[in-house]
Amino acid sequence: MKTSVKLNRQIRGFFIMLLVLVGFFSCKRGSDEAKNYQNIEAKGQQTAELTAPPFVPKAVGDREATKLVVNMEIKEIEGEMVDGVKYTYWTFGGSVPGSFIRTRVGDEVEFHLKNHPDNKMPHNIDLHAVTGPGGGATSSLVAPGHEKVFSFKTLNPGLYVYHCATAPVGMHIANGMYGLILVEPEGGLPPVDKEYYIMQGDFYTKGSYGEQGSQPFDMDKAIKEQADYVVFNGKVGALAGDKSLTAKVGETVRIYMGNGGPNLVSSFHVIGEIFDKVHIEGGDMINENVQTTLIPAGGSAIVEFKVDVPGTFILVDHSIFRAFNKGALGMLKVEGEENKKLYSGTIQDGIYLPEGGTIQGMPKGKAVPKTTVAKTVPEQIKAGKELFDRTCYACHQSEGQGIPNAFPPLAKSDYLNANPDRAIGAVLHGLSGEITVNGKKFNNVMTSQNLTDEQAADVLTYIYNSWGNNKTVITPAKVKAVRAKPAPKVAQEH
Ligand code: HEC
Ligand SMILES: [Cu+2]
Repeated sequence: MKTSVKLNRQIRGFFIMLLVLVGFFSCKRGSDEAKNYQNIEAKGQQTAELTAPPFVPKAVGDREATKLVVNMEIKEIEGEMVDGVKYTYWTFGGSVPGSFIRTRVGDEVEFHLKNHPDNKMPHNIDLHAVTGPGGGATSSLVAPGHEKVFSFKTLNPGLYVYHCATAPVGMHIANGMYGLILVEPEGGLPPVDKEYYIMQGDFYTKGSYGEQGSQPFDMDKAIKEQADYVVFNGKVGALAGDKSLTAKVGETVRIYMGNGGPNLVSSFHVIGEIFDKVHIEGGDMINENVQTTLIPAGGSAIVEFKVDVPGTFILVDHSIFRAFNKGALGMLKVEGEENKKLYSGTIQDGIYLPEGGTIQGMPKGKAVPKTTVAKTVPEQIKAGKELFDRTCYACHQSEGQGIPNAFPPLAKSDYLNANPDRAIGAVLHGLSGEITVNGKKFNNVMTSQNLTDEQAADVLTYIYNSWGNNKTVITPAKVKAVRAKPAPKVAQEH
């Protein structure tokens, strides 16, 4: 009897313990899920550091919630979409995308929106991080030469898009009026070695891709969603050449990636890397080991990866014509020791020519017959540079330096200087098979470039008259003569 009473007590005690424990954990989970940051007190006051892309302000770390003053100035400025193509951008802070704003959850943001007196348009701001009407837009419509102030409390951690929401909204966004605001969780995001800021955007111009001169916005194409340019950070080549992102082998890289649209979604991918982590849609959920992440218009993602091998890693929208034909291409240059265990490089280098080894060509478009007066050499060089910066630089690089083991240099190229006809042939017909340029072997494929005689002459004249080459001048007539000869057999190239 006595023992059974004792046992009963023990069992009861155990159950009570269990109930308390269950209660405790469910309580904790509950409060986590509905975490309420409304009551966090903002202490003191700071002025927010704002940065132009691809850079971000310093991390919030473990600072307490504060009153954060943001001074944002709207500027309408003329910029360059790609060499020789002028475009009037409307910007938050003078850059596309606009200045990066970095806050923590519980901050009270006092937002000062200033519209520069030289501007022509009224603007406002809708921040997706705001809980309130229009995300702030209803309180912030500001005419040129005026300032509007409103404030909001950051209630949800995450990476948010902001944009102008003044009618016609699509036009304001299409002109570059978007950016990112990061709301870090309590204690901040885990530290990484490198952080960068990128936003994709689609642009619509009266002329088609690369058409020279000042190009106004085209409403009709915007409505039809027929983008002429799809770019990272507001222009073609914003993240290429000496403006490439950089990292060292062994470092962790975090990219705050947004999509301003106005129309297109982005299939964001880094060639030769795998995202170790993706904060899906800029929220709390983390996916791991991701190849390509989808970023909606007006949305974002935070991607993180460690770089393990050196090389140039190409950032693209994997809707791939956008990358290679409309500008959605950036570069991350990683320096450091090679690691042959992780990546061997070419092990064998042989020739394989099934059924004639035909070179892929661009589909032949309708040739645009143009009757023009013959250009002077400086005119040829100028036109050639524009063409080069649009068409050839992606592989041969902006200073013709090429990429080791992949794309041969055009700068001081002995291969080029030795034989102009052969160079013309390469541009007209494409080139494949092993060649040796400045003592280094290349065995890759250059597609036929589908250029007119005049274009081929201009681009080659530019190349011959740049970067220490031998100043040969190539005339359209010379190109025509080479074109008339049959294309060389691929295997005879070297
Ligand atoms: C998609 C990448 C790519 C593009 C774009 C490209 N090339 Fe090339 N180019 C190559 C590759 C690869 C080779 C070497 C092919 C081989 O290994 O046989 C090459 C070789 C050459 C050569 C001969 C080698 C040398 O270094 O002198 C010339 C000249 C040349 N390209 C000019 C051009 C011009 C001009 C354009 C633009 C109109 C252009 N290329 C666009 C990839 C490209
Ligand atoms: Cu606007």
